[in-house]
Order: sequence, then C-alpha cells, then structure tokens
Amino acid sequence: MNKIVCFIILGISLNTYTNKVYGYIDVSENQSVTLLDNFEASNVTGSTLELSWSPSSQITDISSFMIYLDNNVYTWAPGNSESYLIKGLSPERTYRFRIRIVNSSGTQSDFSNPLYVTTTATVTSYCTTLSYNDTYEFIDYVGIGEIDHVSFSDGGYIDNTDKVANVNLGINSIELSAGFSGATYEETLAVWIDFNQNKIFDASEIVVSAAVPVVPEREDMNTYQFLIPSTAKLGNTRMRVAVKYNGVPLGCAEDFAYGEVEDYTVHILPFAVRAVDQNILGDVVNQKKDLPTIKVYPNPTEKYIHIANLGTDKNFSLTDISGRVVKRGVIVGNRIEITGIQSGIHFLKIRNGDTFLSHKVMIK
Ligand SMILES: [Ca+2]
Ligand SMILES: [Ca+2]
Repeated sequence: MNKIVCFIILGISLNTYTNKVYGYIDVSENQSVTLLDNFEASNVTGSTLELSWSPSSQITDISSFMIYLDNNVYTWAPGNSESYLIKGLSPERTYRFRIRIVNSSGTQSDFSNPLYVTTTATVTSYCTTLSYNDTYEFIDYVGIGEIDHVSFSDGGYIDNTDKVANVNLGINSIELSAGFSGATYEETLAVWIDFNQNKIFDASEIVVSAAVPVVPEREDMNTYQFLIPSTAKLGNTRMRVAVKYNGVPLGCAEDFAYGEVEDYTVHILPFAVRAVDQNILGDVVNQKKDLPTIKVYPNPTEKYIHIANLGTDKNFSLTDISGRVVKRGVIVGNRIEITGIQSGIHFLKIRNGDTFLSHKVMIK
C-alpha cells in the first residue's frame, strides 16, 4: 500500500537534507529511505537491546532522533547520539524499530528503513529504571511485613534489596508515602512484585497503582491491600516501588523526569493461618512473634487509645476502614491521643523491628 497523506518539500537541491524532509508524512515501508548508516542492534538480551547508528551521510542538521518501537514513539534521543538502550522488552519476541530524524526547526524526516530484532529466551538481570530528578518528590516510606523504611531523596533509584519482608500467598498490605521537598504535586505510586521470578515486571505483577491522595498536612501515607496469587513462586523475589510525577510509572520501559524508584526483596511464604482472636479489648487481627502480651484499651474509645505491656516505645500507624493512614508516629506514655479523628472502625498497627501487631479499634 502506498499511502502518502501529504508532504512538504522544503528544499531545492535534490541532495540536501531539506529535500528529504516531509511534514508529518505517513508512508509505507517500501517508500522509506535509508536515513541512517549502520542502523543495527547489539547486546540483545531477553529484555534489552542497544540500537546504534552512524551519523547520517544524508542529513547534517539533526536536532534529535525519534525512535519508534513497532508503531509507537518509544523515545527521543539527542541529536548527537549514536546509540540508545531499549528496555522493558519481553523474551522471544520480534520488535520492529524505525527512526525519524528531527531537524533544528522541528521538522521530521521520513522513516528510516525498519530494523527487526528478536529478543533472547531468558532474562538474566532486572532492568534498571530511575527518575532523572528526585529533588521535588520521592518515596519517603515503605512499610510491608518486616520492612519499615523511612527515606528521603535517594538519587532517583536505590537498591534496597537487602531489606526483606516476609509475605504470604493471599491478601497482604503495604504502606507507602510520597514525600515532597516543598510544594506537593500530582503523583502516582506503583508497586510490582516479580511473582514468577523471571526478572521481568509484567502487567499482571502490578500490585498497587494509585494516585497519591491529596490530604492536609502531607499525611499522604496510605495502606494498600493486594493479592499474591497462589501461582506465585515461593521464596525471595524482587518488589519495585515507584512514584512518578504526572503519569503512571512503568516497571522497566522508561526512565522518567520526576519521582523515584526503590527495589526491595519480599520472601513469599505459603498461605498464612492467621491468629484471629477475641480478647477483652478487641479483635486481634494479626499478631507476630514477641508482642503477645500487648493489650489495647478501652474499646470503643474516644480520646486516647491506651496500650498496656508495651515495654519500650514503639512505632504505630492508625488507618481508617478505607485504608487511609490517619495518624502515625511513636507511642509515648503508653497512649495515643485520637482527638479529632473521625469516629468509626480503625486499625492500629504497632511495630517493633521485625514484629508487628494489628488491632481493630472502634473510635467513638
Ligand atoms: Ca527514597
Ligand atoms: Ca515476572
């Protein structure tokens, strides 16, 4: 099919760049011309490959390269570049790459000849992804299982895989917070867990994708529940957390302008047999290890939640029935003031290192 929608011939000489430039032209591949010399792929893996080319012998005024993956723009590369690392690909799949050249006045060239590349069968390492700028917004809290990690800007990406959380097949929860150095912005949080341990975060492994709620006083931490399917492989695997300004983060395919990416390890265990118990003070929803003697009272309550047998001061968070964290901090004086918190069922989580207790509390 020869489909030329429109074109604008900008030059006079048949041998100049401007003569090759078309205004937003849609041409079939058999009309495409070779605009790049030595356009080829190397270092092909199951999820990445490197495109490279030599400076065009036909075009001299190059502002940038528009790299197309199949029919979509994958990225823009600077005009002085001669290679680009393509990330976030799937194993054993053939991709088509084409490039258009953009000149200094913004006009786009025709497509280059297509380059077809097939990725390998296996992926040997996790993809890298980062934000270029984590000055204004970043991840400042990740809480899951034994992980209770407060941070600030970490340079766009940080490998926290030395931090390990035990999780179970079935329903789990994670607490996340985006931090800001000044004004707050519209952010989206996303979490992936590599359930099948193939070192690829695919769409079925997104466990959280949510806009950061805009709430007063930067109390922007939320608890998100998610399901680890019974098909997930047991053992250690990677969890990736990302926060991104003005858009949904992608697990591998992009580096982006504003936000942060943090990687952790989760240790997936079989389905949990949860200790649901009734004591005189309320329902113990989940209790681990060395916190069996802690008592929470009264229940219902209206001004303070008292905690008996606490021992040393411990971290807590209080979430409402929708999962929003309404208060968090350190328990001081064996009580938590709840004045001003809306009435209703809440969940008090008390942390002490790698142990925690969740307790259902009715606030009057
Ligand atoms: Ca951080
Ligand atoms: Ca995977």
